[in-house]
Amino acid sequence: MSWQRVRPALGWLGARTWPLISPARPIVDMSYSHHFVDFQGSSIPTFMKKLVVTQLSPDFRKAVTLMPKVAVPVPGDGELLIRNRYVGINASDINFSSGRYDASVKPPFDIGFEGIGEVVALGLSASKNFTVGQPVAYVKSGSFAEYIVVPADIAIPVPLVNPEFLTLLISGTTAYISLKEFGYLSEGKKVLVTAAAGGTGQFAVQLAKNAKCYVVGTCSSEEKAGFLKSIGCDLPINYKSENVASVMKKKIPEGVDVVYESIGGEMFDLSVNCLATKGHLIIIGFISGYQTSSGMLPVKAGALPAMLLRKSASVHGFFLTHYMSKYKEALIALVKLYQSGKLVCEVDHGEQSQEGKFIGLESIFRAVDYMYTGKNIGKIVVELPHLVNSKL
Ligand code: NAP
Ligand code: X1H
Repeated sequence: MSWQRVRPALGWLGARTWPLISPARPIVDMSYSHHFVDFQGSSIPTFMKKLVVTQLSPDFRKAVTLMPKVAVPVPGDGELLIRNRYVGINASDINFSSGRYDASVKPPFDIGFEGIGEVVALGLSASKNFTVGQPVAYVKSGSFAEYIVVPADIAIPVPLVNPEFLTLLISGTTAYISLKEFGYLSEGKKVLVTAAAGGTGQFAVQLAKNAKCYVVGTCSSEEKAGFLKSIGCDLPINYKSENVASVMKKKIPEGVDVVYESIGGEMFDLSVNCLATKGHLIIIGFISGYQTSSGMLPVKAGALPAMLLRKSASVHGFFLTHYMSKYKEALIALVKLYQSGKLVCEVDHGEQSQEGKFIGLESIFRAVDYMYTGKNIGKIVVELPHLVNSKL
């Protein structure tokens, strides 16, 4: 069969490449049949594997079960069936599995916040903007599955199935929007980023550097400190080998203007302590508590009013889903920075983990452990390989 270059829908991220799709394979209307052949000539199976929360617990292994045989979902009108090629791991996967996100939801329910892959089938009206074979990314719960149905109006056309784009969907936009809304960044400001070498921390560091700030970043190893240096962090602090409070007091006695805080507990207390007059602390998360039954760890909250008042400082919570009106602009700006070589999107595929690269849904359990033992550098991404079964 001959292959033809067809023009993909020009999504809002633009398109740099022309994917090959089979001209003989128009839109697949999955409601008539449940046996298809996709754009690469391999069959879309009737069944697939997916992860399901079967019991509420912040212990991911206890909460989540790999279902070996569930029906591949069928896209309705205005929907896309996407074959996931990479899915992102988020610290909050265990908040989701513990039911903290929505107390009214009872197991079983799907899990995983984001993915990138290609469209393999689509409902009729989705064909206005999408085509079979097109690379797309999305943020939607249920991504820890081989296939997922996503409404076309939330799917993000991407130039190619590149895991680096995945790092921007949640981790990048969280840093971009929170710092833009509450960081008040400008040249010479001093910024402290905790979990700086992680999925979202890496973007906070680079965006603050882009704004010509002086950036301090905390992390747990020398290798991470080296990575932080490589992305422009002025002062990486390995909290396992250095006393963060002493280093901060010595190097920045006047305090920092902004803290991008993800750890909680003692690190939150320390961050409040090192705020400058009129400083802003943005609460991005509190990962050190997520594995506990309440999801929290104690902080010195009793002293907080006095500490903030004394410094005219502020503490601001930030949750990405409350800022969807800013999302599109943020993602476009991040992709532009990435494509112009001004933003590193570090992906951790788990090569350094005990059992090697995170490949297949089974490896998501290992990937979550890897994050919670503080091993990752950059965003943890799990690859879901697709063995092309071409009959052509
Ligand atoms: P990540 O930073 O890629 O990984 C988590 C990092 O946290 C680890 O690499 C480790 O780095 C540190 N860590 C892990 N377990 C820890 C523990 N028990 N105690 C102390 N530190 C621990 O993860 P992420 O998905 O990007 O999330 C980072 C933070 O951002 C989380 O708090 C998450 O909830 C938050 N977040 C918030 C939003 C939002 O909308 N507010 C969106 C996305 C993410 P070290 O080397 O520093 O120890
Ligand atoms: C509707 O608003 C929310 C906000 C946060 C619903 C749920 C949460 C939640 O579960 C989270 C969360 C979400 C994202 C993220 O990156 C970090 C966190 S921390 C957290 C939470 C942890 C423990 C609790 O007891 C309550 C919330």
